[in-house]
Amino acid sequence: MLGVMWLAIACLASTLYMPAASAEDGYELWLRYRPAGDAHVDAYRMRASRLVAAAATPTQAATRAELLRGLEGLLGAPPPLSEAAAEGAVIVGTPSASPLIARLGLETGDLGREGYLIRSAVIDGHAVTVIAANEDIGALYGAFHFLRLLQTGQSIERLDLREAPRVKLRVLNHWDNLDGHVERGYAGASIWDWHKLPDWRDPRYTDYARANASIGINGTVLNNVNADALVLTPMYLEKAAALADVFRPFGVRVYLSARFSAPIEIGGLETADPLDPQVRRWWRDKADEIYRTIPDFGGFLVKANSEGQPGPQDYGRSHADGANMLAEALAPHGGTVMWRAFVYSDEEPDDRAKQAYNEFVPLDGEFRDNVLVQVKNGAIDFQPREPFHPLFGAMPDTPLMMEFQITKEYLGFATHLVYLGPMYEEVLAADTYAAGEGSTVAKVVDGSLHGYAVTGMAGVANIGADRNWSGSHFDQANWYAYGRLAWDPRLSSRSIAEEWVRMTFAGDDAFVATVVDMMMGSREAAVDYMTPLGLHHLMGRDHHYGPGPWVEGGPRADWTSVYYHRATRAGIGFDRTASGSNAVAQYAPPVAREFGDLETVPEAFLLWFHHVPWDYRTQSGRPLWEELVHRYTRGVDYVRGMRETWNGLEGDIDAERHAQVAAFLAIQEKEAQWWRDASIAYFQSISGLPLPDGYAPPPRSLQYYQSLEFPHAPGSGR
Ligand code: GCV
Repeated sequence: MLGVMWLAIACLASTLYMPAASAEDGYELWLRYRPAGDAHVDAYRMRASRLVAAAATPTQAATRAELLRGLEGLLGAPPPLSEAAAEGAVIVGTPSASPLIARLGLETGDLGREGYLIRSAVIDGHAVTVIAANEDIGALYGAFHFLRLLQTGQSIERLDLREAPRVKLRVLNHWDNLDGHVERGYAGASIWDWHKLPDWRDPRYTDYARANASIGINGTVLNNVNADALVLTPMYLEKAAALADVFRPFGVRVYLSARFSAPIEIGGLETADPLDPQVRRWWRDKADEIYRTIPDFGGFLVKANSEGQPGPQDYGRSHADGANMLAEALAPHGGTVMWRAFVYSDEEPDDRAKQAYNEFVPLDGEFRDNVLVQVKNGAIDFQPREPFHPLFGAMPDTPLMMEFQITKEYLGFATHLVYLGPMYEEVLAADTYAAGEGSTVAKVVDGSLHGYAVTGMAGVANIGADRNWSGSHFDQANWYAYGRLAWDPRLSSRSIAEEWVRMTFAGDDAFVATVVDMMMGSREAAVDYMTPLGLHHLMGRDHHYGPGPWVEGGPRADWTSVYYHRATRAGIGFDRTASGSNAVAQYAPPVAREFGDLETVPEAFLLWFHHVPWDYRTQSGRPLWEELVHRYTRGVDYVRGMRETWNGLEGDIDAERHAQVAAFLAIQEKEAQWWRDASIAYFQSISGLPLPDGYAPPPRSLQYYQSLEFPHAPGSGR
């Protein structure tokens, strides 16, 4: 009966509560809340006929507002608010804020601060849905989960869900400079309008926080790891504090990248030596000042002694000395240091892939409790495919956090459709064998393998001032997938893609299946047309746009391509076995054996670990040279296929987003072809071999490809 009444109210209200017509420009991300499909809408209305949600705290208010907004969009009208249980009510909150939830006596001990449960229950004879948590933030996460169920067309009857994040710090790293340039950013300028902060708080900051909260991201590092010390001055701290105020209700804490030499640059000291008492005092005072301005400040991210950044080694000290000094300053306030392991030196003749391990493993156990060492997924630098970083599993006494790149520096910038979920999943599922079989990278990162007290995952953001946030509609999926995997590193990238497609495009099952299939193969295709068979670091110099396998010379060998592919007339690949750099020895023995032996190395990593002759017989039976050409060509074919598939979906979604994706796929096809042709032209010039039968020759000369220059390619480091 109540359901029928609600329907009547909803019909009346729908004339008053039409969702505002808005352009499909991607701004709303996966939080579009368009009307639920006919198949579900009645059932959903019956189960969401009332909302019982307090709004006494900012987080409660955000939770209530999100549920009202979501339910209005999905069901045509926001449910009436109520204080009492009623048939079909959604009751959200914590036992301390909600007498109704308290009465249920739910077992929430294992949910921690951020977890929640969603359960169908009966209160006073009424069937209700309860979203309960220990803290407000858990209830907000639960509300987003509940809305996700509706957005993805799932049943909301007989619910019994429990969720708690498996990773504690789930952080975005913005490589945003204070002048608005985003290093490796392909979505326009920085979203932080530093000049107008703190007085102008762009409403976009709230939407940024909502989006992050919807996938469980709970921290953001506002500025580039190539840091400007100015961000630690009072003027910028005020600005950061304004952002922290906006983000706080959504559980997103602010962190800053700290420049190690800040005591000299903004503190007037003569040294930044971490063992110098004056320097230590300076950082303690700075931390005190920061916490006076931002009481829930998260801590510092530090890039030290890497690519020219200052660090403790400038004073003959170790990474642990540097990190511990900052950790000591933050400790009284509960702050954390995220110290990056992305280090390598041109003065060190050893294989670049080995250097982080060499520097950090001897320091295992020497870091203070509030330090995490942040490790990129692979040992070189966010390549289309890398084996997992050998540090994972090798530092049982130091919490290691994962650093993934969401922005596609090496994967086609914003225009290539490359869904990164499978790449993240591949790394997380890799077995380190650190404590026997099943010691996956995910278990290192979530702390379960070594019993880390604090855990974390960082994603280098792909967010900018572009209206669609990420530079392309499909790049939003990478932000989404990162957040979902940071919450639970065991999730499957396919299921994440399915969720995202339903929420973002809201298609029918056939549409979703087609788009998800397209996405799932897209990363492998990029590997094929850029760096097949374990090749790596073959992109254009500095800006990293397009192919550059011929790059050589310049300031340092490990910034060239020839350093990595080592192609000669005789063969190709980097010998990292015992006969070469022996980087394989940095992995646990079963992994070292697998990677080090030509019989067992996964073909995807063949040329990462081995130098082989051009006529080496690959698993397909084709000689290596032919296999390379085959894979380059296959990658382009996949993109052509995506284009055709997408063109066939015209009319299934709004014309606006369809057209932009179609245009970007055309760019991707052109550039994939360019990668293929330029790479084949180059490697053919080295191998001297004829093109295998049946493959089109590159249409231009090698000199043509080498002559291309891109002085204004976006995202360059400065
Ligand atoms: C922020 C790579 C990128 C740099 C980046 C660096 C890092 O080298 O090209 O732009 O600098 O990684 O992760 O520190």
